[in-house]
Amino acid sequence: MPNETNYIWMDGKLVEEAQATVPFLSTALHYGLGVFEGIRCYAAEGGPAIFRLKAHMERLVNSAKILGFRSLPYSAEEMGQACKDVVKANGLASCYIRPLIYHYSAMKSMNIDAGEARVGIAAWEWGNYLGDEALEKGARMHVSSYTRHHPNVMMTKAKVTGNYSNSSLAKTESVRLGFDEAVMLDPQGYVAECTGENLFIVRGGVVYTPGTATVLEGITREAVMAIAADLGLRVEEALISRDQLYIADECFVCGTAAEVVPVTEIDFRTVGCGKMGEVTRAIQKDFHALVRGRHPRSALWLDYV
Ligand code: PPE
Repeated sequence: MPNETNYIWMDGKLVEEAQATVPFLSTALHYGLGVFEGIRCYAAEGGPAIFRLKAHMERLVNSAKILGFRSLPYSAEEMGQACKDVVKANGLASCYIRPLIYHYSAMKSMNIDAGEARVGIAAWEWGNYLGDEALEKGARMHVSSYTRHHPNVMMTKAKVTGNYSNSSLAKTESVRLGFDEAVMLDPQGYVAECTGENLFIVRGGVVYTPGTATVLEGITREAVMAIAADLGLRVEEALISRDQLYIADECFVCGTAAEVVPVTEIDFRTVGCGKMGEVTRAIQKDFHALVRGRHPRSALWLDYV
């Protein structure tokens, strides 16, 4: 059972949620100068286990480097240990973990060098990003009226908090229109990713996904590509156009918060048979086994708390 008090790790100390505050004048808040991760901990057979903790900590440190922080107060290993400590302190069997490195400048300057990096890590029980039902039923999507970042406008390899106003615009528009999620095109007009997931299509038995030029290098995306290859499927990175989504045999998205979710409708066109396809089902099944400790890759990718 989770504790009634939620503990958050703030710069080296576990504090109660009400005490986990940041100053109003934090530059992170005013300029979107923060980098974060989203990680899942699963109730695996051997106890709570964090999926690909090391990869997430590496990406967190890389995001900080991309944003321009020259030094961090904690190493990837220390922040990884802190993630485990937060899960333990909150008595959580399965949860979502959210580390955030944020910029604080006493001079209120947006120059990264005029401030310092501060770190917080929270954890909470969280259902699927697209709703638990979508895991079987699939999600209804549309192509967003918003374009995904040009890689020289925002840094698409980094999970910078400021990048997410773009996702937020698209997500809000999508839900207000009655869809579950938005597919975002890159500045050239090719399919990039969704607001918080990478996208795959299956056509003629081959699994395709956009290359990483304009999208986040998803950790689930990489795991899905490995699972698909293990299943004997051909996996290719390719430029994907909007109409290729409509005529795909299957489409699915993946991410830490979303896991592996079929897409059954895009822009009012039924994708494939309108139900979760066979390839998506096989990949989803192995993904669920993997994160719960029941797959040959589990030993490599699970970190027990
Ligand atoms: N693209 C984007 C834009 C993205 O935000 C995510 C993660 C992914 C792809 C998939 O990456 P990965 O989690 O490493 O497989 N989105 C995170 C934030 C979602 C949120 O609501 O916040 C997540 O899934 O944790």
